[in-house]
Amino acid sequence: MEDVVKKATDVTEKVCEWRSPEQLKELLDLELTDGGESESKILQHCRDAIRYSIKTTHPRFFNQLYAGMEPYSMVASFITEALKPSLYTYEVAPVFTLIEDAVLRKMMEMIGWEEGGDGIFNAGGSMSNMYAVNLARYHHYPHIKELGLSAAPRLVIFTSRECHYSISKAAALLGVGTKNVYVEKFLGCVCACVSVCVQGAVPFMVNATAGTTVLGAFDPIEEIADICEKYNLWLHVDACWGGAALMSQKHKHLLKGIHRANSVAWNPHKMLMACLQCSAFLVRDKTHLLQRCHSAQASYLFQQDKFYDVSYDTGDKSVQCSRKPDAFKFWLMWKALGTRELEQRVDRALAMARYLAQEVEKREGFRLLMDPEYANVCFWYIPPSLRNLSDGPEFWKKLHTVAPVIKERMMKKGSMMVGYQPHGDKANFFRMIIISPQVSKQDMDFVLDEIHNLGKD
Ligand code: ABU
Repeated sequence: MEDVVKKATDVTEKVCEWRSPEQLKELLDLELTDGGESESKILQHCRDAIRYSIKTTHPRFFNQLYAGMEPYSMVASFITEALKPSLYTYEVAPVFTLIEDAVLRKMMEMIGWEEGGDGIFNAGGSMSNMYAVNLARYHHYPHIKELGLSAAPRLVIFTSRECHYSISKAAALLGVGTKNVYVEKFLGCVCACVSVCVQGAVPFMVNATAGTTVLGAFDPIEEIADICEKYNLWLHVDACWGGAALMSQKHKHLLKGIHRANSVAWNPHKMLMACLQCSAFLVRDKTHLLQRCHSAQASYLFQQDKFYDVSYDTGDKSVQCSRKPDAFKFWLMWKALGTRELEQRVDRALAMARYLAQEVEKREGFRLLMDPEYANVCFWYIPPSLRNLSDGPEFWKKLHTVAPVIKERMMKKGSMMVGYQPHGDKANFFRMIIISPQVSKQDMDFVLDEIHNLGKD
């Protein structure tokens, strides 16, 4: 185990030892057989799994909205895997039920719901957004639970262009329909859209994003809340990524107005580094809406004549049945570090993002896409051969091919991992995500030097 942790976090080790699927199939003995294998073979399988896995906890993994190893959270993960509780009833998960409640309450306090609310940890941000769509719709049309879609008119969700794709997935899954997700460039436009009433359809929900996936941008929650209150729309804030800014006195203004949301998605496994997965869906409602919306009253689990207070059986609030005690992974590290240390980590990540953006602006051959609002730093690398081209379609067409080539070279070398993507009409650009508290200015410099070296024509 010590070996895994060392290999996964030591900056002198590779972030990855890349192999193609074909190569990896050759290297790994994947076949499952009738007879069991010897201990030494099993150990070799473990070593192979570690060797060829991507070290997402490595200090130079900047590829996703999660990274880094949080030791207290990891210990919590080991404990919960060993104890194997499921969070549907208090009877099989008494400690973790109370811990989940305590963590949710503290998160609600950070959001500004002083009077509390409700919530549930679940299997990820996409799931939280799906909960939001289902709950918002149930709030407006409760009969839909029993009667199905016939109990409601054509319903419409408003969201901003930069929202996570899970809003669209939720619309498809829940029968709202992806064409009924109206994407607005600026959510201020919702006002106009609502007032003209959408071709006989009924808007029921607005999704605002606090920390968008690619750009790390924040929707103006306060303004959106005004519109939602005026038109009686459920306001959901997808703060899966940006919610961590609530920990920071310096940066919490980014989410100004979040206390007016009806629901919030916030993933501590992202910026706050809790082990995967650790994802909370929080609701301002205090009338058991979550329970009423999702309950199926399975009599083998939720007997009402149990010998203890059955309000602690949280399983009927959730869509899934078995549920891991993910809150413990956040609770234990929060206990160990305290709110102040979590705040400092967020501040430090955002300071590093600003440092990197300044360096990008200073260096020849780099171009910043936008000033970072959060911990996403988006930029192009322009190799020497393109630097004399004028800024027209030919330049952008060629530049579009640069990031994929650098990424391939980076992966094959294993020195670091940084993501790239096209975005709207923008040619492929790098997206650096800065999370780990151990990341330094030297690491930021390393990233730019390495891209420059890998990008040589
Ligand atoms: N759930 C959004 C995560 C995507 C990313 O890591 O880039």
